Amino acid sequence: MKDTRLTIAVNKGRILTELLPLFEKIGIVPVEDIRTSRKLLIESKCGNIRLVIMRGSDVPVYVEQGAADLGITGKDTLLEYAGSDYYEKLDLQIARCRIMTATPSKPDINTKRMGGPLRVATKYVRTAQKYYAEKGIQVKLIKLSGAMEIAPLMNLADEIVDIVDTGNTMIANGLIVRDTICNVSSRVIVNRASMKLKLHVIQPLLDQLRSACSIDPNGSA
Ligand code: PRT
Ligand code: MG
Repeated sequence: MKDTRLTIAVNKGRILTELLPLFEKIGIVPVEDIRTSRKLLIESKCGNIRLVIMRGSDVPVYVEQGAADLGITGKDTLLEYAGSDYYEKLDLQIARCRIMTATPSKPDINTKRMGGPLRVATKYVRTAQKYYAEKGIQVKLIKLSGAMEIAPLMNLADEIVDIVDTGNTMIANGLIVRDTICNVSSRVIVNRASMKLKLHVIQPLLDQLRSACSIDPNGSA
């Protein structure tokens, strides 16, 4: 008998928040409230789909290894991930933002800079490396896990590369956004073996998700 059960690895936080209404539209409703539950593995009411909630950077690991059939995470996370042994099948157009460069709005903050390569603080080392290399700018990349915005204020970096949505966080920390490195939205990735063996359940799910997230050309999403 064909296996119809699907495990979907989902990025916790804002991606999960924006995904739940989309899932609801196509009848994938968790058996308990994910926002209040402490469980990380949650069945859905439709019976053959379960959700595993995790950090974004773990989503491609679960999918590549086959611990999850599908995964949903941001394009920023996929660009940073060293592997690519999965199919990227769908852009859900949710949790949209941009990876941008930003510098202090008062450049005199960095009074101690004495020449040398531009110091760039970021969580997005691979993306930043590629961007500055393409521009021919020599940089010293400083890997941080969070709160990149304070790095220039603390004279740790001259510039940062980080996610921007409204831009308010940058402004609040005395920074001005400069260049957009890339636009980001959430993607559905699929395990290679599952795509073959469970095509009969994965393809209809992808089709449903595609129509649930498609933007109406007349305006409303
Ligand atoms: O634990 P970790 O922080 O690694 O990630 P997470 O799994 O907790 O998820 P979460 O909620 O932080 O979401 C991360 C994913 O959501 C990112 O990988 C993006 O794909 C997407 N996303 C969309 C965003 C934003 N918008 C966003 N605005 N991720 C982060 N932000 C942060 C940003 O880092 C900055 O601190 O929001 C701030 C900027 O927002 P504005 O509106 O002030 O510009
Ligand atoms: Mg976060």
